[in-house]
Amino acid sequence: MQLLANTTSPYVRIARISLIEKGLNIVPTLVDAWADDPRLLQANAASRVPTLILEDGTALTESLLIVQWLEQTRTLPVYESLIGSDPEGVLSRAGVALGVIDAAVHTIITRKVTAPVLFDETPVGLRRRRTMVEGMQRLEAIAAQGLMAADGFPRLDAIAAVTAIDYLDFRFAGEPWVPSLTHLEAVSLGLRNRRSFAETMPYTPG
Ligand SMILES: N[C@@H](CCC(=O)N[C@@H](CS)C(=O)NCC(=O)O)C(=O)O
Repeated sequence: MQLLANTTSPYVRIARISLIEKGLNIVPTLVDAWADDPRLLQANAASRVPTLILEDGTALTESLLIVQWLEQTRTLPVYESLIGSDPEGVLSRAGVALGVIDAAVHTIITRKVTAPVLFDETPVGLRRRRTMVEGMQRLEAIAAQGLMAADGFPRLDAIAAVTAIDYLDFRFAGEPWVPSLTHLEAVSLGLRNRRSFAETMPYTPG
């Protein structure tokens, strides 16, 4: 199997954490999604990471579809479920985090396109920022109730929430609107003792 990936994308990180937690340790093949790498374009019409190429050549795209495939093919009792016994709660919380991730990625990409005009101050930019602030505050309240990775195993809600907070730290650290998120930071730090989280922290390649 081959995972076409980069080191910054939160979507890649969700897929990578899920793959590792399901026992698949695939060394990612790093590609530049924006440079139309031919390997990526051939496997994925959208030329986006993550793209997982299975042994038989089938390409799986979209982080959550990769999670769905893992969930369906690597099941209990051998592999833990990424959804767990409270599917409504987990998926509802994961949705909040995914909204934050979409808003954050949209902001970063559009900043590049509109520079030097700051996208952030446009009506859409402000909407995306509000999504990030509002979403993270809701996730912080959820973390304060001890609901994230409560039994020590990260389900999709914790995977997405930690991916969101670490991505915000990576991309927006020091910006005045970023809320203080002490409980979520603690969840993120706690999960970093797992290889899946530690090895997938975002970084800009040198
Ligand atoms: N919905 C997709 C989003 C994937 C995505 O947007 N990946 C970005 C990196 S963060 C990418 O490859 N962008 C290249 C492009 O949009 O052309 C998923 O969940 O996997």
